[in-house]
Order: sequence, then C-alpha cells, then structure tokens
Amino acid sequence: MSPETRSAGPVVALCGGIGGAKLALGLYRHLGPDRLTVVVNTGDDFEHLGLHVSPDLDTVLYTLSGRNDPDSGWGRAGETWNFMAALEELGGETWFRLGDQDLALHVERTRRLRAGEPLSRITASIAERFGLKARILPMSEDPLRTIVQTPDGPLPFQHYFVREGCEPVVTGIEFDGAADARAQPEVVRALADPSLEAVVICPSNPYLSVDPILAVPGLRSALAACPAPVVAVSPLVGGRAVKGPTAKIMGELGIAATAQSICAHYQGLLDGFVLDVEDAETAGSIGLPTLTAQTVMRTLEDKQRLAQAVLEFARDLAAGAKQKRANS
Ligand code: FO1
Repeated sequence: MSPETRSAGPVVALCGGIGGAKLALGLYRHLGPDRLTVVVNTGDDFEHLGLHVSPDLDTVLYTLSGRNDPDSGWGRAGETWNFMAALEELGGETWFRLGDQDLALHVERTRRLRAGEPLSRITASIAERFGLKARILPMSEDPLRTIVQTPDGPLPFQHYFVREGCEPVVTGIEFDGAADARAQPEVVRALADPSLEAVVICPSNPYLSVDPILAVPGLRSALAACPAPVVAVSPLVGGRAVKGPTAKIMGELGIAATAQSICAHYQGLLDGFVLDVEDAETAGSIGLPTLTAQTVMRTLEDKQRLAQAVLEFARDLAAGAKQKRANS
C-alpha cells in the first residue's frame, strides 16, 4: 500500500453478487483493512427449505475472504454436496443448490435471525469470523424482495434467476416491501461521512442488483447528496454482460444494451462513469467525465488494477470539483 492510499478516507461500494464482488475484492485489497464499506443488495434474499438465504451477502463474504468458488462465483471453494444428494434421494427440492459448508452459514444465520438478531450484526460477526476488516452491510434489515414480472406472471427473484435460468421474458421488475423498508442506519452514516473519498457503484446488474438498493427509501437521496464523487463501473462490455442477464433484460425492457443506457439509468447520481476499453469510442456520448479501463476482471491483479484506476479517477473528479469551486 502506498503512503497516499494509507492516508486517504473511507470508500463505499454498492454491490450485488458475483460481478460486483470482484471489484469489491479489488477495492478491499487495494485499500487495505478498515477503509472499505460494502453496501450489499438483499433483494435476492429468500426463504428456502426453511432457511434464510442472502445470496449477495454470501457472495461478498466468501469472495472478500477468499472462500468463494472461483468457477461459479457463488458458494464456497472445495464444496461437497452430500446434503443435496441426500435431499434428492428423499425427493426434496434441489433446484437451488446448497453445498455442505454453505449450508452451515444459512443454518446459523437463520437461527440468529429467529432469535431476533439483526441481519447486519450477524453479517458483521460472520465477516469477523472470516477475518475480514471490511464493513459489509445489508442495505436494510427489513425484507425488500425483488419480483420479476413475466408474461406468465410474477416470479420471485431466485425462481426467475436460478430455477428458470433467466429464460422468461422480463416485462417489469418490482421491489416488494420497498415502501416499508428502512435504510440500514450505518449505510446512511457512511454515505454522509465528510471524510468519504469515493462511492463506487460496482459492475452489478443495475436493474436487478443496484436498483433494489436505490429503492430503499432515503438511499437514493443519500447517494445524490453524498460529499464524495460517485462513480459507476459499466457491467457491459461491447453491449454484452460479462456474466448474467443484464443485456438480455435491457433488450426485453426496450432499452439499448449500451454503456450510455447504463449511465442514463443512474441519472442524477453520478459524477463519473467507467467504460470498458472495448466501448472507448462511446465515451464522448456519455455526457459525464469518463474513464476507459479494462473492466473484465479475470485475475486478482485485474481486480486490484481496476480498483486503483477507479479510485484515482474519483480522486481526479474530487480535485476538479474543488478547483471549480475555487475558481467560481
Ligand atoms: N446460483 C445458481 O445459478 N444456482 C444455484 O443453485 C445457486 C445456489 C446458491 C446458493 C447460495 C448462494 O449464496 C448463492 C447461490 N447462487 C446460485 C447464486 C445466486 O442465485 C445469484 O448469483 C445471485 O442471487 C445473483 O446475484
């Protein structure tokens, strides 16, 4: 870590699952302990086999602590599947796969939730057990559930995503419970921190993974008012999603699958936008300061390199804004 990064302020990342967690890991490794807060989507959470599953929190916890399965991006490395095999033999529901080690997390989290402990405290204590120094926060303690509208009716998120393999046409997306959800207070405090250096919207699906965070009352306005530059990293490369159904959903919703559309989706929130090198020629039409970078993250070095570039970009934006204020 350079002396410059050591002396700088905290950073907040807004994150969904696999794609977002890759950049969160890069930020964590680049920033070093104690400076990163990851605000995680819990719209994908659901009750399955009597257990509370928080897939994006799990993915962030496993990825940042080096426990994630590098091939699938979700679940744990070196997983065994005895529970699933036994469940299958009994004729149980096996479309959503819970590995043996992963199962322990869902059992323990469910037990603690039922005993009245808030999701944020359970997450913090699991993060501590995993040796993590980053603060990992659910966007809310309250249930907000992503519902995907299809021509055959509404589907709860995991039914659309895993059981149906993202095949149904998406005609709309709703966030059940959003009106009553309260923002996690630490999230609001983190976004208002005067020493905040940057907010990074990770390259997660804007419609399925970031919108649920922004749907929590107070979080969109907290982001718009936050004292630090807000920078989003495009989840699209040349009109395609690196992983997942972002481009497919955009097409189905009648939105062009381009970096411009992603940037427009975050209108009023961003100070800068990060495009992949493959989309460099579209930089001029974004209407915001842009950074062109290699956004495909295969290795740990890729993740750290992108994190560093994004933070330097945010620092330049902050310096530019300061200069503007001084000149006016
Ligand atoms: N994704 C799958 O594609 N298939 C699965 O069976 C599956 C199980 C699973 C279990 C625990 C967990 O934390 C995540 C799991 N995921 C699975 C990933 C998850 O459905 C999605 O990646 C996210 O919800 C989207 O961000």
